[in-house]
Amino acid sequence: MLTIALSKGRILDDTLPLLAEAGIVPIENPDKSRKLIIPTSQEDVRLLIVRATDVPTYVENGAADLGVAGKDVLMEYGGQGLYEPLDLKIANCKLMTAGKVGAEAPSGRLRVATKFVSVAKRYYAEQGRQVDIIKLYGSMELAPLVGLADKIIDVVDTGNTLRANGLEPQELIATISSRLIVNKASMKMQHARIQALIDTLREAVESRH
Ligand code: PRT
Ligand code: MG
Repeated sequence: MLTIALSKGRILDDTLPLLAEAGIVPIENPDKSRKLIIPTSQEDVRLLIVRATDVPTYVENGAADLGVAGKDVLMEYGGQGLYEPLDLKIANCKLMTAGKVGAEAPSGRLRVATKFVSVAKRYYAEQGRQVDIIKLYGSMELAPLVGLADKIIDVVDTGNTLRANGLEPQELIATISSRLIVNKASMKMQHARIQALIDTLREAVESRH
């Protein structure tokens, strides 16, 4: 059995067409189904539906052999426990700092609200800037508006969400796309099969770019 971990939403939507080119089609629509384990047209391949931030955990621990995760999620997850053999070039966005339009620099330490705490610590440490990081789980855009933080770090696509809240994108931390990730033991034990899938997916990605 090959188990592939995916999150609902844009990653699922953009990954299914790539998997279809490898002949892997879910038996039911994962966006509509309440099932968390979805069989596919290949009886020895199944999909696991998990939260985007949980995909690396499932794959590193071998509960899934493969997964698809945003580079932002992988940067935050860290560790050397996974192979990352292929950039799927889907769910593209940018990891950025953002703040209120026209705001002055704070007199004290900069306060940065984000769900990307590790990334934020690394980013400011590399610049030798001392900051206070405030961990949030969502709706980061609110923090500067109500005085919880001076800046946020979040992923930005169109920038519409920032603009709608009077914020502007500022520093680019990383350009983000989603990656295929593979459990290290699975890569050894099922090498031919997983390598064949990687090769097919690579061709599918390249034919689109
Ligand atoms: O939603 P949930 O809390 O379950 O988890 P998640 O937000 O991590 O998952 P999901 O499915 O929303 O995102 C999965 C992956 O898609 C992320 O890890 C990114 O790699 C990638 N991605 C690409 C994005 C976006 N584009 C994006 N725009 N993830 C989130 N957004 C958010 C953005 O933060 C903003 O709040 O969507 C909102 C709209 O963006 P704008 O800039 O177009 O307004
Ligand atoms: Mg989301």
